[in-house]
Amino acid sequence: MPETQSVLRCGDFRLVLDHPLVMGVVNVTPDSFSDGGRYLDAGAAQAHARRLVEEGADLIDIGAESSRPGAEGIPAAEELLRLMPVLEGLRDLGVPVSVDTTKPEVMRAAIAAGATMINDITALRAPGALEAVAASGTAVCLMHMQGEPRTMQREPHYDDVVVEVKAFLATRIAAAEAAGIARERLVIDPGFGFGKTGEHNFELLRNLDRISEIGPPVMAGWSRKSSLGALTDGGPGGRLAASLAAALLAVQHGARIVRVHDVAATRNALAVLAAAEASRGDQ
Ligand code: 9MG
Repeated sequence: MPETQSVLRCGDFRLVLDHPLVMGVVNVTPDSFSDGGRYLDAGAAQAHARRLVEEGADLIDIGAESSRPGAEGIPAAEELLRLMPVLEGLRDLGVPVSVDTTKPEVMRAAIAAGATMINDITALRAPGALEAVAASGTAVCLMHMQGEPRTMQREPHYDDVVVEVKAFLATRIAAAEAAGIARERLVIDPGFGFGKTGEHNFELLRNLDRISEIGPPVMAGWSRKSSLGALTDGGPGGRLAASLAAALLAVQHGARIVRVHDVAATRNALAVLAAAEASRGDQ
C-alpha cells in the first residue's frame, strides 16, 4: 500500500496533513451573488473569502461555473469575466486559493493570477488540461463524475460504484503523474452527488478508506447538496446539520479535506471529533 501522504504542495504553500483540512467554498455564479454589478460581485466574493479564512478555512475554492445537477456550461470568456476580478483581489489571502474549473484556458489564467490549486470535477480530462496544470506548481483535485452536470442525475448506474470510482481515480492519477504532476500536488475526490444516487453516495462514504488506499489525500464535498436536503427538513439553510454530519462521517472514514460552505460550524464539529479521538489516547 502507498505511504500516507503527509503534505499537500500548492505552489509555495505546504499544507501539513496531520489534521483534517477545511476548504471554504466561494461561488461567483449568478445564483449566489446575483445582486449588484460585476465590481460589487467581486467585492462581495472577496469579503466572503476573507471571512471564511477568519473562520478557519485552510484553503478557499472559488467557482464561477455552476456544476449543480441540471446546470448548463458557460463559455470560458464568461467564466473568466466572473472569476478574474475576484482572484486579482485575493493575492494576499494567506491561504491557497483553489479555482474550480474544467477549462485549460481558465486554469492558465487563474494560475497566472495567483491560484495555487485547480479543482477539476472532470479530473483534467479536457484536452490541454493536464499540460496547463503540469506547467505550474499548483495542486490539483481530481474528481470522479459520471456524465456531465446537465444530465448526470438522470439515471446513474454502476455495477460496483466503489470499484469503478477507485479505478477511474487511479487512472487519472497515472495520467497526471505521466504529465509531470508530482504526487505531493494531488488530491482525489469520489464526487458525492456527481452522477450518483443516494445509495451510491453512502456506499462511497462507507468505503472512503478503500479510496484512500490509492494514496493521495481524499477530499469529500457533500456540503449543502440536494442528496442531504432529501434526508432533512427545510431548504438549503436547513441542510447545515446534515452537512456537518456528512463532513464528520467523511473524516471518520478517511477524508483528509472537507469542502464546505459553513466553515466555522465545520471547524467546531471537527474540534469535537478531535477531542473525542484524543481522549482515546488518554485511556
Ligand atoms: C465544485 N464542486 C462541487 N461539489 C464538489 C465536490 O464534491 N468535490 C469537488 N472537488 N468539487 C466540487
